[in-house]
Amino acid sequence: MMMTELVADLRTQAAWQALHEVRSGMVLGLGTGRTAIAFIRLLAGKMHSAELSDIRAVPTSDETAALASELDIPLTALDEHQQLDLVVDSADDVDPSLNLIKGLGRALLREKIVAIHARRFLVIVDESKLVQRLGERNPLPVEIVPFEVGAHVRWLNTLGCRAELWLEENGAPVVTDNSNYLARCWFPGGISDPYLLAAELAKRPGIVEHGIFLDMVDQVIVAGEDGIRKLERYR
Ligand code: A5P
Repeated sequence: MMMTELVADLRTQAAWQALHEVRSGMVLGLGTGRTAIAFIRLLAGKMHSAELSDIRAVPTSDETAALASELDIPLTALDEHQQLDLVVDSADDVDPSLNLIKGLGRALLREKIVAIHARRFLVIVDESKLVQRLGERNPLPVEIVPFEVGAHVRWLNTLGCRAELWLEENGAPVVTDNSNYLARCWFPGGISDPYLLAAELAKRPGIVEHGIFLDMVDQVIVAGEDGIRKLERYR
């Protein structure tokens, strides 16, 4: 099996495991990205075969909303359900404390909004996402307002990272579902104190949200070549 096929297969295995957590009647949060797409497709299959019924879901991106609609998964909103029974999403980095970097699929703001309404937040990943330190392999995405965008990126560069505005191949800024821009921040050796960094980012006008998810996850399902592992965080 080619490496890309293997990872795709691991994503599907993690998604299958997550499906065991879904019960009829649940209100779900649906993540964004390739692993979340695998889960959404499997979920739709179970709904079509009537093994699961009366499911509604809050999507974390326009892309996820479009896929769910196409697959006849009924959508709902937080105005209707302030608590979601289960949110299933993936991540870019998972550290040993089960803190995350998310957002390289460009959906971090809605993902975080949906995740804080979860009774149970389940993250599904292939084992390549496990890191010792957040940011040691991937940049941290940060959602910023377009107004005076250069000033936000310059400030991000004072935080011990190399920050750049995230651009499309044609040179235009990446625009999120919320009509904001994204910066990517590379921290040499990773982020030494994610709590401190998250607090700094939260204080700064112009920074809408960032991809560090701290103390939010209940369980991470990790699919690896040696099988499935379930990592629990006890609140
Ligand atoms: C989306 O914005 C991200 O947070 C995704 O959860 C993350 O990028 C993982 O995506 P893949 O499943 O595509 O690796």
